Amino acid sequence: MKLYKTKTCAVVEHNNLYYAIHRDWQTLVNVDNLYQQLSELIATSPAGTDTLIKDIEAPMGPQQELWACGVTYLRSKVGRQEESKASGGADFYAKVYEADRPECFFKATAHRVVGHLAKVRIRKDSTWDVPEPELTLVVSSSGKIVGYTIGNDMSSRSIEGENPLYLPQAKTYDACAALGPCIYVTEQALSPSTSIAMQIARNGKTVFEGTITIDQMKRTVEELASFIYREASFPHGCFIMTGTGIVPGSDFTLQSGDEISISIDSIGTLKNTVQ
Ligand code: DO4
Ligand code: MG
Repeated sequence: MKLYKTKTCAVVEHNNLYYAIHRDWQTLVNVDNLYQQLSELIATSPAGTDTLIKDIEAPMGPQQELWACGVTYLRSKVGRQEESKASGGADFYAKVYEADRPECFFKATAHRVVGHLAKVRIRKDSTWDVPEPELTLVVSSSGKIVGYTIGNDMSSRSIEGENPLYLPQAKTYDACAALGPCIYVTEQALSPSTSIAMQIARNGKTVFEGTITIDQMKRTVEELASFIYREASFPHGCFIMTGTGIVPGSDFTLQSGDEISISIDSIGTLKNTVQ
């Protein structure tokens, strides 16, 4: 089933029926048995139509954090080695790809994250920018993966490439991430053949497209979540981006007005425009 956060309520979509749930969002999603809880709630709620799905927000509560992992796909390692060659930083990416400990970093608090159809931003002091389409885990306070959403980890390649120590500035700024359009809630693990696709359109024409399947990821999603939860507690749960496997070529940079569409099987399509 799919769970949407709208301006007025949570909406569950199940078997083409829609149910409005009036509960505090963070309390609703931060449970280990989310699928079962939603099944029980919709069993006693009247079914409505898809008109309930309007004014979608990012599926994140105000006290939930967004973390991210990096260099989890070969393509990300190679892309970053290229961009950091001049700074001498390329070895760091090669080493972290092979190391036991993954790259995990804090990405954003809720107020820096936008939802479906909202505008993402590129930094004014950046000259080379890309969206990063990433499977994003919804994790309860106990560390259990209870759902999946789509994430866009907007990144400045010029700033990160200048020096890997600039990573927080390359990654974290206002409207630096998009999440949505919903949380896909399932009791099963995602199929390894789950596909992530990204398309970027400029003035109505496709200027980039790429796809990858999640079985190309070097690490498991449980491994990534367990490292982030190792020495940090998340009383309200946490969202974890699992890294990008799609990196446009070095000649591509985002421009204002570009339309980014990211689709992941079973979840849907997250669309955002660059401000
Ligand atoms: O190493 C820097 C960030 C990596 C990242 O965001 C990714 O691989 O998706
Ligand atoms: Mg990323």
